[in-house]
Amino acid sequence: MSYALGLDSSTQSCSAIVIDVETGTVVAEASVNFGERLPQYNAPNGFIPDGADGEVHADPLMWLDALELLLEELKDACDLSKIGAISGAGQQHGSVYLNNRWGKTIQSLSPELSLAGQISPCLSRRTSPIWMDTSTSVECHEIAAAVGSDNGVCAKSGSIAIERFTGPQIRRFYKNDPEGYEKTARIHLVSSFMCSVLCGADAPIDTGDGAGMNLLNIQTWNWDFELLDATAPELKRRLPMPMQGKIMAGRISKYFVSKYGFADNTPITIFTGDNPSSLVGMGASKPGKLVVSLGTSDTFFAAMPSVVADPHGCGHVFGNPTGGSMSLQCFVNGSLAREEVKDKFGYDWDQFTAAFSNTPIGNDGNVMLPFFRPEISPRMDIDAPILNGSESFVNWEDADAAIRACVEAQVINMKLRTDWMQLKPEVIYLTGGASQNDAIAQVVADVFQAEVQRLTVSGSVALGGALRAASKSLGVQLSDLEGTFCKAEPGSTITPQVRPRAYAATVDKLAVLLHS
Ligand code: XUL
Repeated sequence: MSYALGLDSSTQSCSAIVIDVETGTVVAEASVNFGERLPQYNAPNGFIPDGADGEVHADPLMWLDALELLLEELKDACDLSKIGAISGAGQQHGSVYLNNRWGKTIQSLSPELSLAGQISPCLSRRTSPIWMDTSTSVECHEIAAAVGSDNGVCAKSGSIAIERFTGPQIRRFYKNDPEGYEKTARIHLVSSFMCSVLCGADAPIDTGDGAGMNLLNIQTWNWDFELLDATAPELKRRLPMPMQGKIMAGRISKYFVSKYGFADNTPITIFTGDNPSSLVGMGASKPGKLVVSLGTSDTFFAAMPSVVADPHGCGHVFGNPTGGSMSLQCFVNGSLAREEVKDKFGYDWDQFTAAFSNTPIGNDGNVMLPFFRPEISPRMDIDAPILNGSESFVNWEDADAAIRACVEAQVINMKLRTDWMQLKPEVIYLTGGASQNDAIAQVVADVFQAEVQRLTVSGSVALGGALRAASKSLGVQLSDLEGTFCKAEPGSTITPQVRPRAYAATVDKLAVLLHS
């Protein structure tokens, strides 16, 4: 058996990839979009719209229905009995609340009935808060106060108490619905919930996803008693064990063997969060390479040479599912900011790109803080960019200079905010919508003084699951798998063109704007 399956239960869809490690090929891929395929859940974008007070929830039964549709499709595309290894990932921070029927129920699922129908009576909270939820500011303050300070929470858990993280979410549930909390026997993350259903038994939480809870101590990689106490009473017994991402969670349950034709006893490697999984799927699981994803918001993550927390409390430390730790930092003003600057001048993307040829590096001293909405790295509560430079530039009359200023500042800010990670990147893997733009890629190479590559990989989260599963259960080295499945697009490499000090004046001016 040389196939490995990787699953990705993400915000908007559930996806799968099957790879063959003998031939080094992708055998099948499938994806089920929640909004399109399961309209009965009224979640066009994967979450229930219009939640009160910043609440953003999703129905965990929708994730189960999607898993069944996905496996149905996958079964038509390839022979699932050839799969010898399974793993996967879930959107980070989301949590599922289960009563004391859960354990027995998943052990004895009937293939005649649906997963959702059988697991529905096990939910002690009908819906699951997900990472987009911002309803827990009060709880974040309470947790920080109980531990002593934001920095105290950050030093312990790798992040300050943050609204979307699971601990503050659990605390809010405990405060608002104490009876519901009392009836909760088990709290899973999306990743460990999906993994448990597949195994037919409670799966551990991996340290990659577990560190997104404000509950796991990043020095011991175990639950932190002080953080548990600050969050909710008797929480430890409600949580699965935290485990490093290389262990086996269990073997596939009979339900999936008889319903979808998996081989008996197929081993399942513990699931992780989508970002830690993507680190593996991008081929960046060892220090020296880092990933910059240019999406709606920009995300920066990398395997870390040692465990350090961000002294400014903006970044995150998670477990690296292949061992050690990884860092992650989000920048809210990513593609949306680039798009707003483009749209201000009625430009298309070709004109946007041409702006870089029409302007010099350093932009003749024209500098912009390109924050159109409140930023989290660094935390700044502003809703319009701040400009400094020539009169036409500050009056938004110089389109080309505005475009260069936006991108230069985004990338320099990214470099400054991630210095705490102490990385010395040799290669930066650029991914996400804007990553194909060579002009942007050149700025990244110049600012970071590292080679930039674009990979052929799409769906790095599911691929990361398949690679982790294969290295655990099919006896193939992860480095060999990364060499086969995570290749640079031919001709896509960009090398730095300028000296390290080329941006010194821009960095100084930006620092002034950041503190203005
Ligand atoms: C990371 C985060 C998101 C989710 C959903 O902290 O909140 O990236 O993992 O993708």
